[in-house]
Amino acid sequence: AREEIGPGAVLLRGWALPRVEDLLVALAQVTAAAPFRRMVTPGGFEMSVAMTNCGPAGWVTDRSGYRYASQDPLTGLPWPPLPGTVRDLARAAAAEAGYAGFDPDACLINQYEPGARLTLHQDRDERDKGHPIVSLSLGLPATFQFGGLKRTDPVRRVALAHGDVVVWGGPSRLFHHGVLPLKDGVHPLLGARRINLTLRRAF
Ligand code: MD5
Ligand code: FE
Repeated sequence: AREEIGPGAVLLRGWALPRVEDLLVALAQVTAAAPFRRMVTPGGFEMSVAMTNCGPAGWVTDRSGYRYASQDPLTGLPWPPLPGTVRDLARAAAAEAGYAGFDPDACLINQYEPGARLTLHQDRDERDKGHPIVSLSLGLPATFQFGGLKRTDPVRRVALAHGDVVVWGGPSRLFHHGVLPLKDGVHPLLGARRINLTLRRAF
């Protein structure tokens, strides 16, 4: 079922469910080589969300700013390859949402434990902001917030559950968005956490 939740933003509820086992295997391979870590913002705050990456471009933040890097600063090695399952799923979801030809080079993996949140922001570190963003949710449910182009635009809330995929294209690509503090809970497959894979074209 496709649900348009904003201009150019399409929610595909449960779209990833048939692929969850493969995704968890791929996730374990990535995090064995590039473990989750809590990065520091340019302002000096440690993020509550733990992150890692796979694919040619990895999103990083430290005291010098936000950027995409081809190497993991923790190991000095290239990020682990983008697993075929993840790439295929992102491409199929984008096509289903009307964005055929999407070819991601960046997969940011966010791990939320209870209390972790992402404050309202825009995704602006990608070279060509015309490409959509595909986000895939696993584990505990979260309340996602999305507003508009202006920080002060009214914010809508959407519940995102295990297996949900959202394709953020068109005007929504640059909308402000965030994730409310994760509520306590235990997911049967993921435990006490939510994992979000965010696929982008960065370079
Ligand atoms: C998450 N991650 O649930 C989200 C999924 C991030 C981030 O926001 O930057 O790591 S991506 C959600 C997204 C992307 C682009 C536009 C919009 C939402 N939007 O218009 O609401 O961990
Ligand atoms: Fe974002």
